[in-house]
Amino acid sequence: MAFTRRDVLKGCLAVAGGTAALPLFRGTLFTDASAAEDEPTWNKAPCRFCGAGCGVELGIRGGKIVAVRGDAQSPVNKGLLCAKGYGLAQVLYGGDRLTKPLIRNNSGDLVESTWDAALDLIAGKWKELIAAHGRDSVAMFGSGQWTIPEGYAALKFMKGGVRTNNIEANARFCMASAVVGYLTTFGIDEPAGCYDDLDLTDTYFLWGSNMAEMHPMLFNRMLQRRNSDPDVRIIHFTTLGTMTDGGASETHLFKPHSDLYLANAMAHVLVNEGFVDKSFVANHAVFKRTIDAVDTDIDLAAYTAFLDDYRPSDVAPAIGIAAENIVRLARMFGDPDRKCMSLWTMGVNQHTRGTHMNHLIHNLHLLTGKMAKPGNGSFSLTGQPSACGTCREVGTFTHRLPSDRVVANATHRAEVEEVWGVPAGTIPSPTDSPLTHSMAMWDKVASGSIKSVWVSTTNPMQSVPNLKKYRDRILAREDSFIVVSDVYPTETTEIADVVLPSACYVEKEGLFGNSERRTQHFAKLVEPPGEARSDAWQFVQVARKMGFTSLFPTDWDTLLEKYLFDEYRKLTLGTKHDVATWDQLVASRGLRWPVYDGQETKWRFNATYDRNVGQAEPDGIKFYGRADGKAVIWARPYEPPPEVPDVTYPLWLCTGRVLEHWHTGTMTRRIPQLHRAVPEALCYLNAGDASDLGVAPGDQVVIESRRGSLTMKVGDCRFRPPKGLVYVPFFDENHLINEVVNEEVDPLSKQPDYKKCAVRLKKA
Ligand SMILES: Nc1nc2c(c(=O)[nH]1)N[C@H]1C(S)=C(S)[C@@H](COP(=O)(O)OP(=O)(O)OC[C@H]3O[C@@H](n4cnc5c(=O)[nH]c(N)nc54)[C@H](O)[C@@H]3O)O[C@H]1N2
Ligand SMILES: Nc1nc2c(c(=O)[nH]1)N[C@H]1C(S)=C(S)[C@@H](COP(=O)(O)OP(=O)(O)OC[C@H]3O[C@@H](n4cnc5c(=O)[nH]c(N)nc54)[C@H](O)[C@@H]3O)O[C@H]1N2
Ligand code: SF4
Ligand SMILES: [Mo]
Repeated sequence: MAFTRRDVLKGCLAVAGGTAALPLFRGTLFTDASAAEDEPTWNKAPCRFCGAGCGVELGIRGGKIVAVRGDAQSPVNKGLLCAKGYGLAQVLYGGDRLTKPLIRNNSGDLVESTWDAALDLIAGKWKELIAAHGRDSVAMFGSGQWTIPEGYAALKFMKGGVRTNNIEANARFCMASAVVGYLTTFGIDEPAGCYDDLDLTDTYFLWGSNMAEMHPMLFNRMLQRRNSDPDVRIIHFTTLGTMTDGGASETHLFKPHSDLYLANAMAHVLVNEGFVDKSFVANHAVFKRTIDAVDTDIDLAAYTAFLDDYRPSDVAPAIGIAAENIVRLARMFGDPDRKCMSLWTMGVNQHTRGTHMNHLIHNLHLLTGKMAKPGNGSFSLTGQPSACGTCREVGTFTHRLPSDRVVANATHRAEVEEVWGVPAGTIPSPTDSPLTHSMAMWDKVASGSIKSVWVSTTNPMQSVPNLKKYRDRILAREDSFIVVSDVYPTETTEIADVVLPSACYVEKEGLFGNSERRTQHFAKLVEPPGEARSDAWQFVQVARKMGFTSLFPTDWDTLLEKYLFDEYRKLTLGTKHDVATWDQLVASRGLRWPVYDGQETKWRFNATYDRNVGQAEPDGIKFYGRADGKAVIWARPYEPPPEVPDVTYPLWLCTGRVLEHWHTGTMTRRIPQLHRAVPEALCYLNAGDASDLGVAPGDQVVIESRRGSLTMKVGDCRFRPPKGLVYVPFFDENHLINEVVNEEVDPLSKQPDYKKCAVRLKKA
């Protein structure tokens, strides 16, 4: 195939010639070696940004990525990419990549060091701390952007070497409510269905999910389906106007936190108007309610009585959606001639009743039998590229072990110990080493009971809620020892004692697992800059230096990622989470687990597609994750949020993202095109509130909450909040909105609610 420079440029995000420096821009421009005419070598990889897990092809020439294009063979995105996907190459080429280990000296400066010195320092310090204060004085805080081998190495190092349960990941801030929702409803984590549902359903319910910006290629797939059939409906529930409105058939604004009323009101209609699939419910569901903190079985009659409090006409004012619309949409959901797919992300999960809200969505599908069938199902969208593959499946949380195993279960611990070849009793039970979820971990770091935390592939000093409270206390401690592995300087490297330069994305081999249970492999395609090394390598080196040599044999070193994955895979076999073999994944565009004989599973719990079901009368459905083979319909009441607007703080603050930026902006702010498009975070408010305050777009406002305040510019029409709500994205390190955000968590999932707190605004 003849390949011209024009083709390369066509495949890339247009590389601009102008290099006018922008005040906040911290990178260098990605340059296509434009004089060269020879064809780059194209290699497949999953995108390293969102949990959609699109396939990309990276064009390599002269040891550099010079072009990016969508992978036409990827079943996820079929050759298309969003703006972040096209920016993937530039992520690697910011001018200030970390290339050498850094150690903070006595005058407080980070100075260049060697790997030996940095790794010896960490291993020595951890041994010292463990000897003096016990093994729970050290901790690891990781990421849904870790590859599967990285997460597995970290888990094995911490639980099998250090023997502490102090390992958590940023996915706690992201997916925890969805996980607890799936586990308590179906007994096994992750969605029953897959992205094929996006092509097969005719009714989409979006429960506060800004898919147009956050999962653009899945949104695109949904729009293609809508455009192919005039009967398809996209029902978009949201607390503010976003780009997603543009693709929706109907957008309905609801009041923050009132989704609990909305879903129960829809269930009220389904139950009282005869939309319940009686045979499905009788065969496949049980009803439960938590009474006086005890989970109790109830029946349909008791559930119906529970729903009496959610008559649409009664709760409509609290929701802000007219009762007739709630009834109409519930009837649409119940219509036996319609297929329904629910989609949700952080609006539902970052919620002090996030687990309950997950239950309420599953309920609608279970009541109507629209579950685990092509085009029908409740589908939680994952945020990060491997929140599923690494955090959820490998289990990089304080309470977990691979494949839905938990440290509280002695059999589970023994199974993992056997594969790890460590003595019985190595992995600590919760009595041996207490469970410490992410916010509790940061509190322990701040109070000094955890003396050292190793932060990898996450930037908590920008992303944790009520940030100032944690950062100031950590900085005030003389005795804390913070290790940070990153690819760029960040807000978190600012507080680090040791900074380790990491290989980024395809500078190392790895695997990610996306939202639809698809495990995807990528090869190492380019060398990391300077002395940067992979995160898995870093964990292995420190583990060995601490004496845990048997965990990571030296003959693994040539193919470290493969050995780690192969061992992890053993722990998935026979658990109904069985992942594909390394070779199958290298050869394919990913496979959806459970995988048997190279065959993936599209719809779990459904005998036509899932061999774990076996014989299931009468309709081939079996929710085998639970011992009784049934899923749970949970009666979950409305309960108020912890902080609501009042006289002093009269506005809701909602925080989130914008299309152009990834989380804390460390990568996308080094992609020139994206940085230029959105160079700073703005405060979006309703025109009515703006005129009450006497401010216009471009003016400065002060945002204050009970926790902190900051000054920022008023935005334009990009987000359109209703009166009484302001929206601020969190990507901008110069405007740390998390100093304002509340840290209250869902008691079941321990996930914080970043979506709502009370603030006041004044003109600056
Ligand atoms: N461009 C881009 N894409 C990304 C990311 C990124 O940083 N940038 N990050 C990825 C990650 S890790 C994540 S987690 C996802 C996040 O994806 P989303 O959750 O879609 O995005 P956010 O901006 O966090 O949240 C905004 C949404 O919260 C909803 N919301 C606010 N309050 C409530 C409420 O009380 N109830 C309900 N039900 N909804 C409410 C709003 O309606 C709005 O749709 O995006 C992923 N994709
Ligand atoms: N206000 C507010 N705050 C939020 C949220 C919100 O909606 N509102 N959402 C929460 C959610 S859902 C999430 S997922 C979190 C995300 O929050 P974080 O995880 O803190 O944000 P990221 O910017 O993704 O951080 C990833 C870091 O890893 C670095 N990195 C990239 N590749 C590599 C690598 O290969 N190795 C290493 N060692 N480092 C690498 C990047 O430079 C970056 O600093 O934020 C949470 N915080
Ligand atoms: S939709 Fe997500 S996975 Fe796909 S290209 Fe965009 S950021 Fe990457
Ligand atoms: Mo997330």
